[in-house]
Amino acid sequence: MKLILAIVSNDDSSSVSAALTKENYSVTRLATTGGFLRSGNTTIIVGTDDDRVEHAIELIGNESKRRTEIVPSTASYDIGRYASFPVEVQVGGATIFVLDIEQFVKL
Ligand code: 2BA
Repeated sequence: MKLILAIVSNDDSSSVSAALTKENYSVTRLATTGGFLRSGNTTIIVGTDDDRVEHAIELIGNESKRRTEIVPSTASYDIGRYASFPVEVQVGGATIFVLDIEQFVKL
């Protein structure tokens, strides 16, 4: 049995979790914070049989593809004067760890 830890953006966490649950994976979501950007992300925990790991990774990948989005941004040119312009940002993606489970107990 394996433990999958998947760190995804908060925006993708619901669809990743829904896709996994639909395929009968048990899922736990943790609210986590990235050490570099210090902003919130979500860590998804899945315990599953070895032969179902690749399918879980595929589902996570489908729902958290790295993509570019256009978001509004503002710049100040002078005291009290601001301009709004769109900027491209990279969102999504997943960082996935797969660990061996030594023991799995439900009481
Ligand atoms: P990613 O590499 O896609 O990582 C996204 C988030 O996944 C990270 O958030 C962190 O929470 C987790 N993560 C990634 N690799 C990990 C690992 N080896 N161990 C544990 N957790 C891991 P952040 O730390 O906020 O990083 C956000 C993004 O900033 C990263 O995206 C990467 O593109 C960049 N980054 C992270 N550390 C960096 C560094 N030391 N120098 C330059 N860029 C960095």
